[in-house]
Amino acid sequence: MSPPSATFDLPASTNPTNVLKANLSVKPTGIATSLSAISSNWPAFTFAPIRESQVSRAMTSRYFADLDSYAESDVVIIGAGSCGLSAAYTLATARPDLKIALLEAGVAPGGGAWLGGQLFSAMVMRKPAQLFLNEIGVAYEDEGDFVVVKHAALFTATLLSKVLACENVKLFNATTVEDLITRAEGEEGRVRIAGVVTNWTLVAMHHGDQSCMDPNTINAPIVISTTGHDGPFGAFSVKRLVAMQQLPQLGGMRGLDMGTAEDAIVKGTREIVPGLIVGGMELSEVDGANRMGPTFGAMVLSGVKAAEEAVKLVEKAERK
Ligand code: 48N
Repeated sequence: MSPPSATFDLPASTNPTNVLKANLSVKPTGIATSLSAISSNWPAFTFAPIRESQVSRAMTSRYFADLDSYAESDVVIIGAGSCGLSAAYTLATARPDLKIALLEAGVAPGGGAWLGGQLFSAMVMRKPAQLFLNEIGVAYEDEGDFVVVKHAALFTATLLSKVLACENVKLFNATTVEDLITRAEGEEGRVRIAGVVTNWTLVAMHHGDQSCMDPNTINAPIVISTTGHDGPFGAFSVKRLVAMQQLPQLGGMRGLDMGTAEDAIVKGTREIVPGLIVGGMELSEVDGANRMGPTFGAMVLSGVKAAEEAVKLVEKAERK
């Protein structure tokens, strides 16, 4: 019989096999050391032993260490869609010394980039955005002025894997930014953005039907907001800036015009208020830019530009 769980205290560093042998008289069998050894003898197959508390401690010790570490970040990126992920990749590789927290409300990062238009699979990017695809190693078909990635998920999964492989990026998904940290700066009533206010997304969705569930915070001198164009979560930071009277009003995304929208979004990616850079389709809600529909080159290059704008702000602070 296993020991009473209330008293069983498996020290984190204890070798589970020894403890299990000593306390639970499990006879560990050979653990395969190659896939061929597994497939050649399925009847003998077994996993290495584990206790549930080890899984719990493996997850919670790491998550809370990350929360502690990233409570002070160099840059926060809000939104892990195609723009936010491109910004995270570009920034993390340009400045591996920076601590970057990537906040994503959804359980699944990627935003609107898992499919092309109208749930079709292929993703179109106009040149020169294929240069970014070359950088991250995504194959495409060259159609002259544009390229086609056979499935949008190939782009998004590849980019996401590159971002997650960056040692200086921590993705907090299923986590919503529900406010901005501000500091008074400049003329009366003006602010600098100094971080983000966060909550579990499922909590943020239920503030209306539960008693007050206060948030958490991440301090950061630079925030890049790429929360997409309007929608239930869309244009979060821009809407907040209007509510805080830092912007006169929402610019309102205009109708679809591929020829103008993509250049406008890339060229317009910039610091909107001190400490806050806006990129991707969220920017259309600032400037009233047209939408481009199912072409994604502007998203990746806006992310590249947002990252470069952030590096400029970091270098400016380093010179002080
Ligand atoms: O994909 P999106 O929505 O946004 P972008 O700007 O990265 O890419 C936009 C692109 O997909 C298009 O809309 C295409 C080009 N179509 C254009 C057109 O004309 O229709 O990603 C935003 C991400 C999402 O994953 C959201 O879940 C997340 O941001 N998000 C948030 N995460 C945390 N906290 C929040 N408050 C928040 N709000 C949104």
